Amino acid sequence: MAHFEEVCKQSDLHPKPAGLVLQYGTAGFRTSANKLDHIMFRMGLLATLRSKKTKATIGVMVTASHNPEEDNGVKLIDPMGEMLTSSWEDYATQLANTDQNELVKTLKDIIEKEAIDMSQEANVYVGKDTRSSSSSLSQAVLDGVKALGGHSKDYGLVTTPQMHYMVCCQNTRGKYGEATVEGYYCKLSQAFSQLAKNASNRTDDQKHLSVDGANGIGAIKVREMESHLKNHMQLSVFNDGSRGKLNHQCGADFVKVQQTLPRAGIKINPGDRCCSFDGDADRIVYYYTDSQGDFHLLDGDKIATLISTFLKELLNEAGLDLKIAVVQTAYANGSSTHYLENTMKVIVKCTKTGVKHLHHAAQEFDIGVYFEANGHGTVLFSDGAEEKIQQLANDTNINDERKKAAFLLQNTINIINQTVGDAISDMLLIEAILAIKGMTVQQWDAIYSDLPNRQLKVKVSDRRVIDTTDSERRAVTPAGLQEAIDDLVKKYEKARSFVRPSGTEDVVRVYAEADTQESADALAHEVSLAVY
Ligand code: NG1
Ligand code: ZN
Repeated sequence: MAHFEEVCKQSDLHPKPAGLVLQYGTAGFRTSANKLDHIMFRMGLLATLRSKKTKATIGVMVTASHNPEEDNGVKLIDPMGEMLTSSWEDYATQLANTDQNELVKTLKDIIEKEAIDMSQEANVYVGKDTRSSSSSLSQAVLDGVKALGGHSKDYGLVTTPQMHYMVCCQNTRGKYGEATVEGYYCKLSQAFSQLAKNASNRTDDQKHLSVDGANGIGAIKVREMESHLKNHMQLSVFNDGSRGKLNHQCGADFVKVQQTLPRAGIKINPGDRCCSFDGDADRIVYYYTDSQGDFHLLDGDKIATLISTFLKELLNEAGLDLKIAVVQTAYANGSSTHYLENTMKVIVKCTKTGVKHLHHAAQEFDIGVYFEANGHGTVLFSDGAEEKIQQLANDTNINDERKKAAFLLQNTINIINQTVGDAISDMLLIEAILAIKGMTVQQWDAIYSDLPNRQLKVKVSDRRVIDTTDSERRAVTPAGLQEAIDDLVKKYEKARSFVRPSGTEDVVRVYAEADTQESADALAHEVSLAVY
């Protein structure tokens, strides 16, 4: 019982502001940093319970990703490095909103409902991004773990995907890799150098990449990674946090939504291959400018296409019959879906927005490539697929072509962070593919042409009045809204539009695409008026 007394005592040091109600959403809790101290302490408590329940190490990451520097947030990571299971999201919300004097009762309710053995040991890994608020907030998480008698390990400054990786490594007893940042760099850089061996005569230009670190943790970590890559890659890191503000006019979200170069801190020449990370380095987008100065974006859809093409070719060469699929959301550009289904002839699945939905859908296939258009994504290999690839790589009776394909597949598995989208890991995979295929960023871009599109945000009094179906592609409420959108869409060529309430901001998002940018802009504007 001593723990509950300690929880009471400690929770007084992390008081809940009166009347504040927050919900554990698709990205965990996310709001202004000054409202989050009690949430962090309580998530330390919840992570401890989750660890006791699963008899495994649980992760807690303090970050608000691409949100402004003033915000912060927290996410729990389940034993295999995946997002917290949905049924526990409700416990997170209950714990967050319960009054100070009801906290122990709420904890006891969860313990009883889940039949948690409180004598079980608990282990929690904690990491944080570079926000100025992150240090004290991650300390509050550690306080919560300690109050309930759990053990914690503070990884300090890490990217979100590094945190997911550590948790998975720990719980698979090293099978996935070593649960250290150094172990992460070693695994990925070794795989990269193996893959790079298969790229002939790379010039310095081909090895060079400009990276916009969004003034966040990704800038620090990609430099650490570079020192492990020896002379295989030459990075110019912009927006490394030395001057600019986190995510301000830079980073993957800015580049994707504004469809323009980072406005701050980057100097590049026409044709240079560039990429932007987001604030916690789980998203990446690529881009370049042409000789006319026009901007070309290669977003999550183009990344999924490049990776799935590469994998499909390797499977053919290896003679392996494995089912590969690409998982997208409603935000995927119509051209990408058309290309994947009709030219590449791979299975394409559409899910609701939010990584956990894509991740689960991708698990249904031998190889599931999932990417949100905003650049968050990874590739999942089923145990069976990994075994078949392993067996083939060890088979001494196959020809050289099959052997090479199996070797490349093996190292592709090792370079990928299968726990979650990872900007650094995705960057290395993309660079390896371009190098092996001898492809320029312009040739990659030319695989298909994006339909012009526009994303807008609309502030409404209550975004929850909009309910959607068909993977969020159609609105069922309020009455008449979908019919109004359908009528607007009919006015334009190759047009598509949908609206959905954001899970991370108090806005309704509007998406439109059409044959010209003017039409996409006009359609998005008209649909946003219909939302009011
Ligand atoms: P919301 O705010 O629900 O649209 C955004 C992204 C998601 C996902 C989450 C979590 C878009 C349109 N939406 O969600 O894809 O990344 O943030 O960070 O990019
Ligand atoms: Zn992020």
